[in-house]
Amino acid sequence: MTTEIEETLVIVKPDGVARNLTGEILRRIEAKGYQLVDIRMLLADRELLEKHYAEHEGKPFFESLVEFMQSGPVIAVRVAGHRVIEGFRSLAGSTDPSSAAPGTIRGDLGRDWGLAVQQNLVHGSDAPESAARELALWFG
Ligand code: IDP
Ligand code: MG
Repeated sequence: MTTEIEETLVIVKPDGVARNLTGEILRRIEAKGYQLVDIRMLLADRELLEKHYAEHEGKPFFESLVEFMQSGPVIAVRVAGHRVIEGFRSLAGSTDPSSAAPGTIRGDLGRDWGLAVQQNLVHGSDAPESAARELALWFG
């Protein structure tokens, strides 16, 4: 068994901040036993978001996603823990909040407000390579 500590990037998206859910989201991360290592609130600019979402460039929702992510402040968090990349994705739930499982952040707190699956409260890195890339982008 490995006890290697991983790090992941969590973002509370503009809908999560606007709905005052930051505390509830961070509470769930801490309650699971993960460590908050660094945190910053910022209005993300287009350049940062285009790099962050580079894998989705060219998809029909890309432009609207980048605009949504600039619509208000976000909270970027460096989170550490054993298997935290997979673990936070599990806490977050599946992408579409209307079908995300109850018990998850998206399943309990998110729903479809008319913009399909865009407003789903949180981002979490999906693999060690993307976590390293995204943490470098958001925390330098
Ligand atoms: P993930 O956040 O669960 O990893 P991705 O497929 O990587 O989901 O998509 C990134 C983000 O893009 C989603 O969290 C959501 O905000 C948005 N998104 C994904 N698919 C759609 C779509 O079909 N329409 C609008 N927005 C989408
Ligand atoms: Mg993703």
